Amino acid sequence: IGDVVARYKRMRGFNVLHPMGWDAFGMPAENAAIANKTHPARWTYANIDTMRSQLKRLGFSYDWQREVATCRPEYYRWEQWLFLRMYEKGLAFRKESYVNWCDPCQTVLANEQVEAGACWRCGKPVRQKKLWQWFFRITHYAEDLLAHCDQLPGWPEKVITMQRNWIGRSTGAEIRFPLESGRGEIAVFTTRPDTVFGATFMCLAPEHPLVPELCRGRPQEEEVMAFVERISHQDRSDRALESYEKEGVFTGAYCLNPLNGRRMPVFTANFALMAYGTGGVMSVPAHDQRDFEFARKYGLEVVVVVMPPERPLNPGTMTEAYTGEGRMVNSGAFDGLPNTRAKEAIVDHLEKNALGRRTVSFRLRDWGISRQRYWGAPIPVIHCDRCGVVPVPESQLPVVLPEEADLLAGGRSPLPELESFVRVDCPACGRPARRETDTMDTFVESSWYFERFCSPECGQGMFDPAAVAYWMPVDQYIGGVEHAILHLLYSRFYTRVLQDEGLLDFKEPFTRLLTQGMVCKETVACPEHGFLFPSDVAPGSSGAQSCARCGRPVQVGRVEKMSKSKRNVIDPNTLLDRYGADTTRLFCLFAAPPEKDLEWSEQGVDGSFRFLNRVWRLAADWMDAVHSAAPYDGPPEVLEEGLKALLRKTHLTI
Ligand code: ANZ
Ligand code: ZN
Repeated sequence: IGDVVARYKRMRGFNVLHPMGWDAFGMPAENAAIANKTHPARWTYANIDTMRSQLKRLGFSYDWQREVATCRPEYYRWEQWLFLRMYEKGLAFRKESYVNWCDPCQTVLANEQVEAGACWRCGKPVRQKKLWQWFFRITHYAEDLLAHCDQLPGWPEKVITMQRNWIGRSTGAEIRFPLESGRGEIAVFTTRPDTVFGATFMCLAPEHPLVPELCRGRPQEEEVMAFVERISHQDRSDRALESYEKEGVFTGAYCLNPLNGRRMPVFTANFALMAYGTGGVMSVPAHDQRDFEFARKYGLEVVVVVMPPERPLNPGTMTEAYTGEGRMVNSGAFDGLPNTRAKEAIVDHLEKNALGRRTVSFRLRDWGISRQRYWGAPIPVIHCDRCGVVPVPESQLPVVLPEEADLLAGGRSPLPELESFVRVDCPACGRPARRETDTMDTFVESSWYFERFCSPECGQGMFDPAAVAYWMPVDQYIGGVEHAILHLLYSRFYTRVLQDEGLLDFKEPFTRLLTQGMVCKETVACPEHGFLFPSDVAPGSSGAQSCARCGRPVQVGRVEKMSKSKRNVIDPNTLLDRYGADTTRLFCLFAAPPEKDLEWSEQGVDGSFRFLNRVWRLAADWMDAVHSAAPYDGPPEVLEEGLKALLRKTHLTI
């Protein structure tokens, strides 16, 4: 699709930058290398060569002089350079946070590598482990990223909606509840300050630092800590699901409702998430369904504070929370107000009495970029016992990933044990120190490659600012909808960082976005051999297909996105050998509108082939006649009817 746009624009006289490059670091390459008993570098460079030759055979109008591979030090050194600038500004920082951890494999797992709570590789349960990790402070730009969602008219509405929801801005209040013991308080974030009088208990995330403190020395301590340990094995995103079983335990402590003094038992509960708001939830069972289910399960008090106009609620017989609007009851001086007005009035009251304040919460979290994996760009810092974290001096960049290192058993990164890599002198004090062995998330590389394409050879910096000023932003970006959130949001963030560094002068990298459909094909499975590649399927007798290996009749399954795991893929080279590039390209363009999924069909390809042949034969058959014909550019009115019809048909065809 991109090639069509590029050729069209070129024919219309535009200068078109139409590049190709390789987003080459990361887990897929590493895992494929492990599976194929080879090295990620070898695997990657071999794949690049194969794919380059395939793309060349397809005749795309790429500017191959601009080819970039993100796993080359010439590329990632600039990413390391920007990391150091971000570190200076506090936009790159280190904090302890929870990761999926597999003990047998001694490695961190991405969410996608955790299957039903178990390690995808060894099948043993995964636990949440606290590790020091590097982050990019994308939340610094949350407000701006959200605001500019309104200024992307060239993007599909569904992608903008997904970005908005991901950033997830909620307005509400932070309210503080003093502990009954008098030693401290619990802060909560709520979007419903109108319901404070109905808050009957408190829930803290199991990871909340107050939890061990509150139960210490109490009879509940053992049970609470066992619960915390058990919940640490639950998937954090599952815990947020409405359908997930809600559970909790009483810590033994109480806090006080700041508006009516009610004693509220403090629980720790799995549905309270440390990563949102303050990690504490004031629970209002009458008006929040999660809190309601929790209260019924543990026999906790339900107090109605918002009364619906038509039918009064009875806390004893309610079967679900009431989340609609109504008039305030059981709320002291605020009784009788519509709850929407009480919201404002109560926050005013809290602010006046220094019990809380208006605030905004974002769902967006800072971007964890640490990977305890080998095949990625090294994070350019050094750890020194005396000086702490010391940035690698700019003059020592790039920190080159040692490409000769072999992966260890279970895919573990060799870096922490590779003395030649790890051992360095501290740039600050000169004593022996250790190099950071985490590598960067590959989404960092894909957050600025479009700028690199503008001056791919630039050795003076990430890019030549004049080239970027000339070419960027990208006029037409094309990609799969699977990038609707992560890649597109990270790129928007990174562009803002570059703008604040004074390196470029815009914040939105992509003016128009097309999310193209996926190429899909039916799956074929043999009862004996599982999914089959098309080349392993034989046309059986009486039209039915069979397995080429065992001859059994095969099962034709659903039409799904092409993927190697399902084997419903077509090797471009077989098509190119049989039909050539024109047919292959024509089929891809005509099979479906660009945004729609495309169902691969042999008949469709064949149809394109026959069409092109007809055009060819027509032209060839009439070649002599056409050669000797004089061009006609007179007025059509004077033509005889037959020629007039021919002229009309010619233009229609064009
Ligand atoms: C009391 C309340 C009463 C709430 C009510 C809702 C309804 P959104 O809209 O997604 O921003 N909450 C706050 N922090 C939380 C955490 N760390 N983990 C789990 N839940 C948390 O959600 C805001 C609401 O989510 C907040 O408002 C809080 O519950 C809960 F009738 O406070 B609410
Ligand atoms: Zn494992």
